[in-house]
Amino acid sequence: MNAPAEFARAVCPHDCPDTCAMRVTVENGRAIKVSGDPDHPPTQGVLCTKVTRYAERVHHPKRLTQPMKRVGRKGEGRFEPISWDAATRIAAERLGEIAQRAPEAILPYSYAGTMGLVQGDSIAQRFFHTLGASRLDRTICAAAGAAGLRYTFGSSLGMLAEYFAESEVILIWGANPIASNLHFWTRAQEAKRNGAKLIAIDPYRSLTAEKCHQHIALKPGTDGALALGMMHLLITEERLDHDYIAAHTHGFEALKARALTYTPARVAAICGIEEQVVVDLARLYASTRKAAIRMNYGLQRVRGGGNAVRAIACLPALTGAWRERAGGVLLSSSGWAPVDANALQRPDLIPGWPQHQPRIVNMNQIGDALTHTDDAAFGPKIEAIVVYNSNPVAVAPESAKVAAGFAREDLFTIVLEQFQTDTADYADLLLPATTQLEHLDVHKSYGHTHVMANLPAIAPVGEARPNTEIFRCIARAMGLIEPALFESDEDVAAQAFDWSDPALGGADWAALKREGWLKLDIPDAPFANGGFRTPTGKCEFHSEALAQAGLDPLPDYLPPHESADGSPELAARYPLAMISPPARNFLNSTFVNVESLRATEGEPHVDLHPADAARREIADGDEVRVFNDRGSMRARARVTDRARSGLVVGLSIWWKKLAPDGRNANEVTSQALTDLGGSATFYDCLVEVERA
Ligand SMILES: Nc1nc2c(c(=O)[nH]1)N[C@H]1C(S)=C(S)[C@@H](COP(=O)(O)OP(=O)(O)OC[C@H]3O[C@@H](n4cnc5c(=O)[nH]c(N)nc54)[C@H](O)[C@@H]3O)O[C@H]1N2
Ligand SMILES: Nc1nc2c(c(=O)[nH]1)N[C@H]1C(S)=C(S)[C@@H](COP(=O)(O)OP(=O)(O)OC[C@H]3O[C@@H](n4cnc5c(=O)[nH]c(N)nc54)[C@H](O)[C@@H]3O)O[C@H]1N2
Ligand code: SF4
Ligand SMILES: [Mo]
Repeated sequence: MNAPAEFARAVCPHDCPDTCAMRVTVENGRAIKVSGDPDHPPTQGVLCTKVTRYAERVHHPKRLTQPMKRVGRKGEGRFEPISWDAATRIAAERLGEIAQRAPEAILPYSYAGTMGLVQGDSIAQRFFHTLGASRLDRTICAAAGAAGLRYTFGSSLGMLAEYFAESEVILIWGANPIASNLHFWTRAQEAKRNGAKLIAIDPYRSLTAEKCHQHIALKPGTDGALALGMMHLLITEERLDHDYIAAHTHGFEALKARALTYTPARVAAICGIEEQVVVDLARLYASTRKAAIRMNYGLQRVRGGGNAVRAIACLPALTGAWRERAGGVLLSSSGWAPVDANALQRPDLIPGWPQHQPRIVNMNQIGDALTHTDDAAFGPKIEAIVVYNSNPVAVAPESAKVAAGFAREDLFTIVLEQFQTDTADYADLLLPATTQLEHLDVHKSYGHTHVMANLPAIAPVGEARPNTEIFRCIARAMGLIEPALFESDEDVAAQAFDWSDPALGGADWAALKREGWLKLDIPDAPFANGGFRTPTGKCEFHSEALAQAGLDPLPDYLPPHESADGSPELAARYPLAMISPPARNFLNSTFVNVESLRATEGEPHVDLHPADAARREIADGDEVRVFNDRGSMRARARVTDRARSGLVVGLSIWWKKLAPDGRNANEVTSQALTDLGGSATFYDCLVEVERA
């Protein structure tokens, strides 16, 4: 299974469920080509279009190659080069001074620029923990779904991706795999060729939805109601697996009572679809046990996202689909990997831990957090922010507030980056980071069940350094002596997993490094005989843990924060629901600066339904302004019934400075949180559109 020696072996670092194995061709110290590893079963030799261009990104003329110090105004993006010594000295002095006085005034801000466990959050977290800095709740993407799964299955667990190829019915729910989960789409097409029926559940006719047999275009944020309506029919039409329910679930009678209130007529009204569609969907779903659901994160970026995931996650236990390896549900498989987060991140390094618990700042509310004035509830004002693996000025909601926060003259900002992003423009210190081809890492996946090793293929470009090395240098310059801060990347990688876990089959880091990847040992049909990781060991329809947290123990439908049901006054002023899911050629805001990929996306667009366009005298190709009380952005209108009526779709996430008006969709998105997990609500956003 090993790649021939002339290729260096790497792992795609991006925030994508597929976690591909890559082969890197190197000539004269330059990466000239990356390709998909044909030997790695999930990758099957294929990378997506974006990452096929990875070498172009690594050796891009605008790669940051030297540490820099701001010389212009914040946000202006004018810098001058300085030495690493000077840069680490400035960082150490400022952070050291604040840490002595008010450690919680320091905030790390990071997400998944790389999914690597080493360059993601290892030395970085240890460093901030040692200082006693504020902690960041990393909730911008998946926290609602993760909470929904945790309260239902006990962890982020699900069907094994390869067996979707054998499914007879596949619901592609809040997911657009052609853009964002390509290797799952390959399996779904295999199933389709074998006669499976594919149904997309998505308010938008995405690239994926148009290729399915059926597309159910419900209103955004109403998925919980649809799942409860399906349950209603499974119950009233006696399509249940009573043995499975009795043996492996908890709280059926309570769930039944709840589901019976969701009649098809009520659900149809909530979701904005025909009653017959609900009935047919439930019947089709129950027609085979090889019924598989590929949920994805698109459906949980709304107020009721956690509950919606929970409701959908209950379905396979009702019909007994879990008995088949080709049946069940997958949102995330990341819980299968025995990651040792405590060893990697060392929360025990926090001074006074566990009695003293530094405050937690939710990353979705970074706009509020940075613009807080003295406020007893919030605690010390944030005086320093250190950004790595993220581009908050482009990706965080309510961008005007985020930018205002980063523009504060009294905020000390360090940004570790590969490129001069929108966020980098606000840095006091801009530090060049290596890419995946230049550093070591170890990966799990949230879309398959392999763990993987990434070895450096080339030397760092210019003076770039791995995140880990940058934090080691700052720690040293601050005079910190905690040994865990100075462990090598190899040492850290070796601690990434609990190697005694049976899923790893006795392997260790040396073996993983040698082989490149390792398939976790998990039963083909993981819940055929129960084995959920909840307190009861069952699939928890009713969750005592939720009840104890003062929350609804049963899944329910919660109307979006911003909707005619949730906020009628707001809906009267801003009648259109806006969603801004990923564009196929970008990966969040990564790759927007790769010219060939940006050229394929063209310019910022918004899709709106012909009826909504006509009412506003907007023609296809018109320049329009999308706005609400939080802000506005401009885009080119595409008048199309891909968007259901009442919906506006702006594929994202553009770098603001590469958009004609210097703005993107996050001008209008809100900092409100989801029901469970404190996740972002990017797709819970009312707007109006007018001709510009
Ligand atoms: N090409 C590409 N791939 C990516 C990314 C990227 O930016 N570009 N991003 C990566 C990341 S970080 C993530 S989290 C994933 C995201 O990818 P997915 O998990 O697939 O989620 P989204 O793309 O946000 O949304 C998927 C679909 O859900 C639909 N949707 C929106 N609101 C609702 C709703 O309320 N209900 C339902 N049923 N559907 C809804 C959207 O129209 C969209 O077509 O993809 C990863 N892969
Ligand atoms: N409107 C709207 N907003 C959204 C979303 C949406 O669908 N709509 N999606 C949301 C979702 S799902 C997510 S996950 C977030 C994503 O938000 P982010 O995690 O911020 O993702 P990116 O925008 O890709 O930015 C990652 C940055 O990390 C840098 N990077 C990569 N590797 C390294 C490294 O090794 N070291 C350092 N120092 N830097 C590195 C890259 O150059 C890039 O600029 O955005 C969210 N924002
Ligand atoms: S972004 Fe996803 S599909 Fe593309 S190469 Fe990386 S892991 Fe594979
Ligand atoms: Mo994400």
